[in-house]
Amino acid sequence: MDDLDALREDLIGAVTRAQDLAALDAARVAALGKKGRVTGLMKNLGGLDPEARKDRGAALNRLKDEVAAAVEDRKQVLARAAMAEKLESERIDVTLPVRPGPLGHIHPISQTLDEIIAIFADMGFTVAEGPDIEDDFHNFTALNIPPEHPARQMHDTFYLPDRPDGTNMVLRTHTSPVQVRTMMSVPPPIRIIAPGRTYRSDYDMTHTPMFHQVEGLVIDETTHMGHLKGCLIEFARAFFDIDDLPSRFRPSFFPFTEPSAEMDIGCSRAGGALKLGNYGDWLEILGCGMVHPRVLEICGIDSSRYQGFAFGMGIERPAMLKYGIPDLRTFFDGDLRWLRHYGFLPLDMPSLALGLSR
Ligand code: 2U9
Repeated sequence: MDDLDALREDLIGAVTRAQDLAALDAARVAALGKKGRVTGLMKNLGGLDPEARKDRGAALNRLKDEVAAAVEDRKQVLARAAMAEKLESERIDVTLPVRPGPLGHIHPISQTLDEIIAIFADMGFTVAEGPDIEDDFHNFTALNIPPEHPARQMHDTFYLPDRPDGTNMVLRTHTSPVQVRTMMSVPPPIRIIAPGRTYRSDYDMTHTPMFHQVEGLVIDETTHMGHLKGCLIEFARAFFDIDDLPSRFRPSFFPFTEPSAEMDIGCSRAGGALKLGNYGDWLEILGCGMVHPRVLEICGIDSSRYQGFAFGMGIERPAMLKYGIPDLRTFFDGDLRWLRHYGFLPLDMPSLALGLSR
């Protein structure tokens, strides 16, 4: 074994034993760096005669290449090991459920809205939204409620301060202006629900100045009162989770629908406790009707070709009924202990497949 064989074993041994990139670089510098052992031997070539210099030079160049190749190999091995270690230490099991963290609770009103949306979404409705501050046209006039109409007083409207042109914006008294805006911007067929906040100047045991509604609108060429009834009966049974929940439709009046009706569902009030089901008594839950042809025309829809139904309901009362919340005003007290008691877990999203509420 000549002196270069021993040196090769030494240098490549040091490279192969390096346990990390820093140690590997130190081994490389010790062999091939400016003051490295191979470099040192190269510097001595000048003292040899030409023939010997040629052989020795070639042998040193081979050694240099072998050490460089060993460094490269070792670098790959160390990089692979480092990556494997990183992957192992960062391994996550994506099938594990989320840890229940401090995510807070979903307010019963939000939960109820989400449940109602899930039911109507399943029937093919989409959700439409609009501004809480409306003008007189979208909140009243387009809905066949002209100025001085008594229905404007019935709504206990909040008016905003006078505008330069003498008109006043209002806090919407129902979500109906959302349907008006949809009819004026989207051609039929239309199938939407409009959930959201509404405002009326009324405050007592059973009224708060801000409350929530969901309204619905279906417009096409063939929809009739039978579709209205089927849709709303199906909704009530799904929402209250009672398959044989009885229902009835009583004639009523709204300026924006003709004919108009109110829907009742079966209940019992025996012993002062309200219970839903086939017990012979009735509870009103919503208003509905076929959209008035005048409303269709004001909104730019040809009433000789199109027709459809609309409905509207408050959210607070069904939420109280379904979740046994006795006092309306506690919805808006902002009491965290109340929310922890009546609230819902954020990850339990209502869905018809997994259950509306768990
Ligand atoms: C358009 C056309 C028709 C929406 C409707 C009702 C009947 C109704 C009340 C229920 C309880 C409001 O919260 S409440 O006081 N609503 O009875 N709402 S039909 O009809 C519309 C809406 C928009 C363009």
